[in-house]
This record gives sequence, structure tokens and C-alpha cells, in this order.
Amino acid sequence: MTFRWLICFSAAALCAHAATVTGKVTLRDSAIRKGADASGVVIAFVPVDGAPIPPAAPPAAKHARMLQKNKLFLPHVLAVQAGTLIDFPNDDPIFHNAFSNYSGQVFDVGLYPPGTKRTVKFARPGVVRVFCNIHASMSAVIVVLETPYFTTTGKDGQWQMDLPPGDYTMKVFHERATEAALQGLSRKVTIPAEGTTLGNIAVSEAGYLPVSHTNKFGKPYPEGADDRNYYPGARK
Ligand SMILES: [Cu+2]
Repeated sequence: MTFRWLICFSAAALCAHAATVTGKVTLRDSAIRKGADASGVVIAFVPVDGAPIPPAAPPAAKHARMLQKNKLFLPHVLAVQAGTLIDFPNDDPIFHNAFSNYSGQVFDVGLYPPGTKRTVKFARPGVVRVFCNIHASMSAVIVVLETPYFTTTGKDGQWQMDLPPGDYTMKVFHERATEAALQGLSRKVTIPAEGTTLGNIAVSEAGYLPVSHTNKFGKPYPEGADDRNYYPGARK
């Protein structure tokens, strides 16, 4: 069994025995969006029983992207394996910033102009909440995982992915669920060679309290703050 694991993991991307796993996420106890949009929930599978996790691809080969457009970070939730470089292209006609002062990974790319990008390496697993220092309304979440096996739900909550058959711990991340709720959803699963469906995963938003964030200096955003304060003439 161990030998088969090794064969499978040594060529994970090409593994002929990849099994298709499907499922669906529904949100409940929602105070904000009443469960209509179940996008951005991350489902991850961490191999158990000492099965080796393929190392992160060489940084030069593994890039992900979080676009800044229309004063939004896109996608709003981005999952990556630890060691991935994330590019932050600025596709707006105004300056942007991206920073995090949360424990997941502290970074700050500074202000950067339209048509350029900044790149940050996310080296260790954790949840990184990302903001723009000049646009209080902009936020995103980067979920850095120890495993290469993960996917993110679409609006309908459906998800599907291929992974080598075996035993895993399934982990769930949702930005509006408490840590306790997410831990309660974590469970051991066995993925058979023929694939499987894991059915519905109900993620509760009960107890979630939105936290208003500060700017990178730990201060409230100035009243009415937006790019007009910094760049006269910039569109609101
Ligand atoms: Cu911005």
C-alpha cells in the first residue's frame, strides 16, 4: 500500500488512478447572505497515516493570481499550497495596495500603479486576510494549505476534484464560520479508487462576528477615505 502511495504521489499530476470526488456545500444560520451564495468555501484533503505529501512545486513554476479590478480582489477567496507565489496584478486605472497584518502571514506590497503587479510568496499554512490600505471596502482571504489537494466551491456550493485514492483528513474553510464550527466539520475520509460523493456539507455561520478592520497602521480608515483622498480626480 505504501509503495502504491509513493508511485501515486511521485506523479500526482499524472496519476492514472486519480479518483473523482464530488460534494456540495450549503450554508446555514447565515446573518448576511442567507445561504444564497455558497461560493468561496475551501475543501482540502490532507493525506493521513504518514502518506507523503508531494512537495510544493518550485516557486518559479507555481504561481497563483489575485487580481485587483473594479476595487475588488478577485477571487475573493483564493486557496494555494504553501510555497506558492501569488501575483497581485493591478488591473484598475488607480493605485492599489495589498497588505495583511493578521497572524497568517504579515506582508505589505506598498502602493503600486495601474498595469503593474506585485508578487508575494506564501510559505506556511494559515489563513491570511488581505486588505488594501487606501480602499476600506476591499478585502480578500488567502487560504494557505499544507496539501496540494483542494478545491473551492462555486456559487451553487458544488465542488468536484480528482485525487489519489487513500485516506485523508478532510478540512473545510469558510470565511464566515467560526474556528469551532470548522473544526467540527473536519473528518477522516477514505477515497476509493472508483471515486465517491461526500454528499452535503452544511456549514454554519452561527456565531460569526464580522470584524471591522483597520488600515496597515492599525488605525481606522479616515472618514470617507478612498482614492480621491490620495489621487484627486480618481473615480469613486
Ligand atoms: Cu485599493
